[in-house]
Amino acid sequence: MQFSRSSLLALIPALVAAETTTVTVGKGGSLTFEPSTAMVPVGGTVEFKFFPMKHSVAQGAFDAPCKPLSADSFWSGGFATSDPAGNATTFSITVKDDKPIYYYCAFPGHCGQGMVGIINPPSDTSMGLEAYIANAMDKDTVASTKVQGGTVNKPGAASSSSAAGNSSSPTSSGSAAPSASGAGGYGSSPPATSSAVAASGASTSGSPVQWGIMVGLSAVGFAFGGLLI
Ligand SMILES: [Cu+2]
Repeated sequence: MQFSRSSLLALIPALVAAETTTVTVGKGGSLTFEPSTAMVPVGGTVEFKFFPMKHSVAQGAFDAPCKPLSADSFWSGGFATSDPAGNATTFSITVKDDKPIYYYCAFPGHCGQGMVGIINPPSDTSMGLEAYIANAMDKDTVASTKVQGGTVNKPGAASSSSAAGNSSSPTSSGSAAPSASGAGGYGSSPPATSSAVAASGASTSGSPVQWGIMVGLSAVGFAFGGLLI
C-alpha cells in the first residue's frame, strides 16, 4: 500500500489539531518545567509529566506568583515518584482561550526558586518568563486546596481509591487519588497527617525533611499515595 505525498500532507492538519504538548516537571532533578513556555492552541491539551521527587503544578498569576490564581484555578495535587522515567500518572489541562496561563510548582520552596512556567506567554516580555521567574524568587509557596481544573490520567486504572499499598509508594497511607476528599487539602484539617509526614520523611531522598515539615506546618494530608504507580 502506498500513500501519495499529497495524501500524507493532508493528514498533517489533523495531527496538529490533536496535538498534546507534554511538559516535564522536575526532570533530571532540576527545578524546572520543560519546556517552560509553550504555545498551545485553544482546545489543545497540556500534559504534565512528573519526575522525582515531589512536585505539583498549580495555576498562578504573573503578579502574584507562587499562590493559586483563584479558588477555581487548576492544581494537579502532589505527585511523588522515585522513578527516573517519571510518574506514569500525569495531569493534563485543556487550553480554553489564548490568554497566558501562568503556573508554578506548589511543592514548598520550588516556586520561590523559579520553578514556574507559562502556556501561551504574551509577546510583551515584561510579562514573560524571565519577569515571572524574577517575581517568583523567594516567594513563599501557597498550595491549592483542591485537585481540580484538569484530569489526572492514571494508566490502566479507573479506580480512584485503591492505589495505596503499592510497595514502591512512600506514602501508602491510603489517602489514594487526588480527587478523593481531603487529598491535597493544604490548610484544612490537622488530623491524619502524621502518617503522611512520617512516610514521606522515611522513604525519600530528595528533600523529604522539608516536605515533612511543610506537611506538618500546614497540618494536612497532601496525599501522594494514590499517585504513585
Ligand atoms: Cu517542584
